[in-house]
Amino acid sequence: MVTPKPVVKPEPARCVSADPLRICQLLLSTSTPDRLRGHGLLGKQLDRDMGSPEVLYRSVNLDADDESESILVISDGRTSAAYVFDRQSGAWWIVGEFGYSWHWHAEQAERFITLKPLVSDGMDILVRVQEGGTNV
Ligand SMILES: [Ca+2]
Repeated sequence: MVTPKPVVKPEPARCVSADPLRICQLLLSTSTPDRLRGHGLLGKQLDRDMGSPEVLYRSVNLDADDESESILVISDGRTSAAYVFDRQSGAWWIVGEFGYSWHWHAEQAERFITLKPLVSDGMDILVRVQEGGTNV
């Protein structure tokens, strides 16, 4: 039997054609085409509108340069997805993408992404990945 695993995608950075705040605004829009466009900018082509997701936007410095990175956490009541954006050479790049859906729970989703100053002067991002099974 194959145990479903949480989705962890260490992928190469990809350029996005809108800034993260704009994507956030699109996702929170009351307009269905806007919401679908927001998902599309994140690389998700939805064939139908899933309604308004809960979107958390944070701007925080995660690395050595002075510019802040942006984080979007999007939850739709069944799954959560987090995207970390970095601005390089005048363009926004998605440098991290994390998914949480296995045994999705609202309380866990709130703790899915946590920012804490762990090592350096700046903030560090913690991603809690929940394994399948008993959750003990
Ligand atoms: Ca930075």
